[in-house]
Amino acid sequence: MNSISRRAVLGGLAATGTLLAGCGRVDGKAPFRQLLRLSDEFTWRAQRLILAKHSLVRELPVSQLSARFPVNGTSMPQGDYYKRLVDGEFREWKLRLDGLVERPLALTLAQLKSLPARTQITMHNCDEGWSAVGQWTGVQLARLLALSGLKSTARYVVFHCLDKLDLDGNYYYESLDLFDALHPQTILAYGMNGKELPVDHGAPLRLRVETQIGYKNAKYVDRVEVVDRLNSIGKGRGGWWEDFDNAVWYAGQ
Ligand SMILES: Nc1nc2c(c(=O)[nH]1)N[C@H]1C(S)=C(S)[C@@H](COP(=O)(O)O)O[C@H]1N2
Ligand SMILES: [Mo]
Repeated sequence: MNSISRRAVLGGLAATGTLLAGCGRVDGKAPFRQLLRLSDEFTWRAQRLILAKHSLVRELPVSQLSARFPVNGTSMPQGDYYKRLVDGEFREWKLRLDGLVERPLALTLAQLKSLPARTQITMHNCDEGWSAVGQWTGVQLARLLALSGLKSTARYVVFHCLDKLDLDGNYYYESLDLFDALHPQTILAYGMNGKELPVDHGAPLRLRVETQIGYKNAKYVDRVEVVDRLNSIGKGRGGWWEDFDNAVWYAGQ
């Protein structure tokens, strides 16, 4: 996050002309200078865009928590493997973080819980026409990505899930670009409304990406993979609903 704000400040400075004013060499060459101005303007606009994306989504008071938060999609992943995980209270489970990272990680739930946590109360909006307010506790994805160290080729973060929807036999998955992945309110949540994340809401771990609508918020996340392109995963559209039902990949709200 620091490098983004530092670069934003530099971009802003350049845009006001402060940096150019001190640069005598460029002064004499008008077209080149104009080009520089143009690229500064571009940098500034790009940075403003980035900063806008990093502004926080509204967080709500406890009084606005929904009495009932609907369950959508999978409510219990099929198969013996998940059943065994539930029976063992997820002690056997580890979150894998791999792909274009310097240090692949495998973290138990206890290890995830020992990292600094973020709690947020937000509105969830499903494109099927319902909304609900929930409280989520988890670890910022940015923190995990920083722990593992992104390689310079990293562009997207893919969330591989433990469930298959009946419709096609493929595991649920979703993906984000780095802007949303590094957003301070993007967390991998293990707690909901002050309790353990229930099975029907995605235990042991789910994504909360508050800048995006319902289906981007992957439940039952088992593996986080950092990639440079999405076209070799699933049918290549970046998510299960995108592949199966032409849902839009960028579902920002
Ligand atoms: N793994 C997985 N993640 C998922 C889904 C799913 O079926 N499987 N459904 C999505 C949809 S459409 C929505 S609206 C939310 C629902 O989350 P909830 O069941 O906690 O309300 O999860 C999203 N993430
Ligand atoms: Mo949804």
